[in-house]
Amino acid sequence: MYCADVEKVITMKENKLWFIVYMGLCLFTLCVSSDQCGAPQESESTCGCASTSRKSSGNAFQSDELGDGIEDISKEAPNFKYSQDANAVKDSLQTHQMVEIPGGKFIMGTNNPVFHADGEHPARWVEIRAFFMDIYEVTNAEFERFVKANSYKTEAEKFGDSFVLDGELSEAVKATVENAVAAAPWWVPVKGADWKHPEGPNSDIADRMDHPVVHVSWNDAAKFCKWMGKRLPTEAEWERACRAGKQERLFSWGNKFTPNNVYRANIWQGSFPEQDTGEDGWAGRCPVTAFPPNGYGLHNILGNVWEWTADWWEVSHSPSLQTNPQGPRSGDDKVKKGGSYMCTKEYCYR
Ligand SMILES: [Ca+2]
Ligand SMILES: [Ca+2]
Repeated sequence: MYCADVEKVITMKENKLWFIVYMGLCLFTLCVSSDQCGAPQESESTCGCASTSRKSSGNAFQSDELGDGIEDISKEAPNFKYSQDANAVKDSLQTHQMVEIPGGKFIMGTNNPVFHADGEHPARWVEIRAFFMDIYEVTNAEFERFVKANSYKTEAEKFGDSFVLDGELSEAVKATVENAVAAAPWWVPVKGADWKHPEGPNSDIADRMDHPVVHVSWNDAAKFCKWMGKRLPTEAEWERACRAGKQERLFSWGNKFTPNNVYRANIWQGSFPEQDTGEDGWAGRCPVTAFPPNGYGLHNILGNVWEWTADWWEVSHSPSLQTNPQGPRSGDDKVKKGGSYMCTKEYCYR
């Protein structure tokens, strides 16, 4: 990576002008209160993440409606994302560096799905062009730049509340909670929970600026990407980047989750949702730079926080070869990938 400038990229890589960012979130990002949630999508034993998803309505999830005065900064400075300046690591809070993910054919999905409701079957060949992808989840520090530049209010801030895992709340905040999600009572709507106050109004992110931003909706994520002169990856691009050239493996490093008994991703150990023992080094979220990168140089593409993709959610897929697939034309929810610090091997795969 660290391309010198966009002109050189055009000359050298005519088919590789795809700019991607992947965006951290937790699924409690999306919903205001339980009566605005649809029925849970999950039919098998899960963390209940989908129970907190806000269903699209009206103008939600329309990528062509990203107005709100958000300007694509790449238009002002077209060389920005490839410039040496943009890709040099000046301090620990600058984490929007990108890496090129090679194009080619790969096998997406699996013929041995763990959770049928995830719709990861069948295994099918996909061919995609090369693109660039952020090497880290989007941090609070990077998101703050966007918020300040645009006086941006996230959807959670507009709605006035967001979902938080009850084990992360103080007793004072718990006392204010009025209703939880019936299907997943450990998810509770907390007034004043948003990206700056992840565990409610009395919390802050001052010592977590290098952690992934959370309580970010798909619309928030898409607008952030637009401002950066990037976009969300398609699900196929995300999976290509995650697999890092390995075919038909469960994880981006192989089939064993803890090779040599070493954790390679931030997930949940212990009994969910009662106790996260932090055996992998982190109880809760970790800095985006934690854990070794996958073969393409991407950190925490598995675990830590879920990541938004551009695609609508779909559980049936054609087995025939797809070229640069972009998912269905419409849907009720967007695809999130990679799992989070709240996942266990028993809960999450897609
Ligand atoms: Ca952990
Ligand atoms: Ca992640």
